[in-house]
Amino acid sequence: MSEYVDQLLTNVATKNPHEPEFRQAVEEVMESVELVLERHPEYRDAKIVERIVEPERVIQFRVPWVDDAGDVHVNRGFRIEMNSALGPYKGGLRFHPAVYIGKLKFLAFEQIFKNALTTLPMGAGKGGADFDPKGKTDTEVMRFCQSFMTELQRHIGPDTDVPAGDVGVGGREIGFLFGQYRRIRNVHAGGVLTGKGVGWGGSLIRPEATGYGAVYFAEEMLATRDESLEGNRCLVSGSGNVAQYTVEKLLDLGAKPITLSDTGGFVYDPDGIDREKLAWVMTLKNERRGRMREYVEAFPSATFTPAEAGDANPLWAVPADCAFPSAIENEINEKDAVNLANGGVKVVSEGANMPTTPNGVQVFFDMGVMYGPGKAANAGGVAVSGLEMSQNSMRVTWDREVVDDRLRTIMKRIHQQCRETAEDYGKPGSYFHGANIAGFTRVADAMLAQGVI
Ligand code: NDP
Ligand code: 2IT
Repeated sequence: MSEYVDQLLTNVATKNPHEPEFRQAVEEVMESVELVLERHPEYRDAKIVERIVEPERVIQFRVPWVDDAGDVHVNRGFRIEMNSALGPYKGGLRFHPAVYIGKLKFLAFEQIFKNALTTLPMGAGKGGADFDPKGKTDTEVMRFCQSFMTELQRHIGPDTDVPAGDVGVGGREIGFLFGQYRRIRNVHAGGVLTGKGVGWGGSLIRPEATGYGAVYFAEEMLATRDESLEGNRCLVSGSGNVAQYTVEKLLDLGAKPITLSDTGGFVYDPDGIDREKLAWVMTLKNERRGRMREYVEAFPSATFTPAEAGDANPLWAVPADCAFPSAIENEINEKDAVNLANGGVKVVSEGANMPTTPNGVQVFFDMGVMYGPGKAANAGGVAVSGLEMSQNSMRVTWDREVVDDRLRTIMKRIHQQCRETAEDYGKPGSYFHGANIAGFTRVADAMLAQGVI
């Protein structure tokens, strides 16, 4: 790394202590950006990088709520308004006990480049709370969402900041959040949140979009080698929104998904997770809110491996052709990456945000695994959020096929943009460098044009 980038990373580390995920995300991007700065000294002079790592605004607030037994709880809520050079702040909300400011800053930082890659007019943000939805009743989740939105509402709006879902925030939560926003502000402003129900301003295909997009991205990567997904055995982690629709699209394209997981462990189904089994998982996770271990009771052909602390996750050691990490950050370490490559995996398409550690990414490069980084491969979710915002502004509803076609086209273009940019910067075949550089230059140009703000 150059002295300039070294110094910059040292400053980021000094200014953001105790935020390892944020520093990891910045370091990963800086390695690519270094190549851009050599070619574009004007970015350096305008201190684009120094500005881009600093959120435009960080909001933290108290979220008090009362459980069904009448006990009072207090959580911490956040919204990171990261960058608005390209459009209103845009990005999801995460409700998870591990949420703290550093995690949301990493997610907001990734969102800058991801949203830029979609080429839709969206800035970047992320928010959430250290609230654990697990084991909570619907009424408890509703009261939490109402309290969260009572504060958040003063900071967001269709032209200011547009949240959506992420881990722990799905259709149920967006409904409660939207209801409270509408009640307090006395406006039915559809464009203030995305991922709404289709009956009240949501877009068709938004629930499917992240998973579908990650599969379309894998399809594009394979097509560069004249291959398709047909007949491929696919590892999928997680069992939430992204994982479920990844499995659905894999089935549409003739592939064979063979794993799913949650925090309790993973299921390996050598016969494949077919449509009937997927429907069962959707009911389990979205309605009964149960655990993946129950799968083997319903489908005895499968095995369940409980999660254990160890130096590798056995899910990634199952022999397969493709992998779709769709659970959480840093779920694939160096050893997992080696296991994936040795098990025959030729393509990894990240549905989750930053699921592979930097050492794991290096293994993919060294062992010739085609690697689609999350900020490119999972951009389909936020892209359809962008399309939801357009439909809300125009007060129209596009058909399923229209939205799916647009999603597919956007994923194709992101893939092409990554490939061309990587080639242009002397890193042929590296979607990692291509995504970082293409995303960065788009935002940097906008920041340059808009002056020092
Ligand atoms: P969900 O809450 O719907 O599902 C998350 C899944 O991951 C659950 O199965 C959960 O298990 C599992 N999980 C969470 N933490 C861990 C962990 N530490 N170890 C193992 N499994 C874990 O979230 P989404 O599907 O929406 O999000 C999944 C990933 O995709 C996240 O990285 C998110 O940031 C990213 N993403 C999401 C987008 C979206 O549109 N929703 C868009 C782009 C990226 P359990 O049920 O036990 O909690
Ligand atoms: O990480 C992500 O891109 C998301 N959670 C979706 C964000 C959005 O605004 O749809």
